[in-house]
Amino acid sequence: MLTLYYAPGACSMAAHIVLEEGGEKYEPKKVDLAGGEQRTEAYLKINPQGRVPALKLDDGEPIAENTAILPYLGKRFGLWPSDPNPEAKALSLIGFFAGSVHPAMAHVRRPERYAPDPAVHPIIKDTGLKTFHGYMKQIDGMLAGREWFSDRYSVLDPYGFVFYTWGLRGELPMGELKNYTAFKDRMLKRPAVQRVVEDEKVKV
Ligand SMILES: N[C@@H](CCC(=O)N[C@@H](CS)C(=O)NCC(=O)O)C(=O)O
Repeated sequence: MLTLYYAPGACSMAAHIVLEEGGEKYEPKKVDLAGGEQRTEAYLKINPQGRVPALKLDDGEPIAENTAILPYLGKRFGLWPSDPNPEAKALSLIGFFAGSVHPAMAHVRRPERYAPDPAVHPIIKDTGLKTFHGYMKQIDGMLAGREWFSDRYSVLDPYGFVFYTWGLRGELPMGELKNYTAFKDRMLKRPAVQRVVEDEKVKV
């Protein structure tokens, strides 16, 4: 059985939704990020980076990083494009989400990672939020005339959904992004998404 280490409202929500969509029994384990559980010796054995998500596979081996976890789950549950071209596009989008969009918000939430001096944190946060907003607009453009990020529903969609909720939490005018907002509404119609939003108490 798979075990998911996750935290409410974090990027691990993408894998959480995919596991709910998958229909297989799995063990969800909540990690207390505010309490620093991710830095305990026990958790660092699961993910030496001290982050969620982490996924323990059936053989007990843990894997970390959304870029690995989401394609793995997608292949397991038929939520991953199998042809080479759409697969390359999916990997490209996951790379953009994990390598650019997520770190922009990390500047807002964890400015101490980027500079030890609290005096400069406001500018780091402000720049991070502006960069993140730019990415939100870019994603809105990607969704023009499309129902999902790929040709059909895939693991890319729960990952894209996470960033919409982060935009709301950052008080960005997400409602102005018509395509992204319509996508968020489509996501919210899915029972698996509703269950996770309820479990993680995400405001959306
Ligand atoms: N590159 C990692 C980033 C994971 C990550 O930064 N997770 C955040 C939550 S969204 C976390 O665990 N933060 C805890 C901390 O920074 O202490 C991935 O995409 O899986």
